[in-house]
Amino acid sequence: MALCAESFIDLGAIGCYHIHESSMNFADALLYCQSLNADLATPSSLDPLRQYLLDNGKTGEYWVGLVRPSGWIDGRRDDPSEWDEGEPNDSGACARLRDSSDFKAADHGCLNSYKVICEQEV
Ligand SMILES: [Ca+2]
Repeated sequence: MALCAESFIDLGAIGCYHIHESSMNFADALLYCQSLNADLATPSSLDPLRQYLLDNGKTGEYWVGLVRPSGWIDGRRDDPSEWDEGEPNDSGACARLRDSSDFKAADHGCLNSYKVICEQEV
């Protein structure tokens, strides 16, 4: 496993993640992650990231690198199991993980402000 940069946490097989607790819109979230030599999170499997957020008492909503209709911004297609029940419901082109659905994904407008999860590029 790659050594994670400072301020990134090692989540084993799915890589290194940075949880940013301040809110911003999706475009600014992309730029914020790039400023850390990272990108918005594109976990190869969403469940380990959800489990980390749950186990560490995280609350609120976090942008990740998931957009509609194309899927994860690294090119992986989104899986129906990654979305909350009733989502996506065409309420916007960007997706965040929200605590009210145990950090499953829900789409929403990209100009909304949410917290941010970045993933270190390795
Ligand atoms: Ca939605």
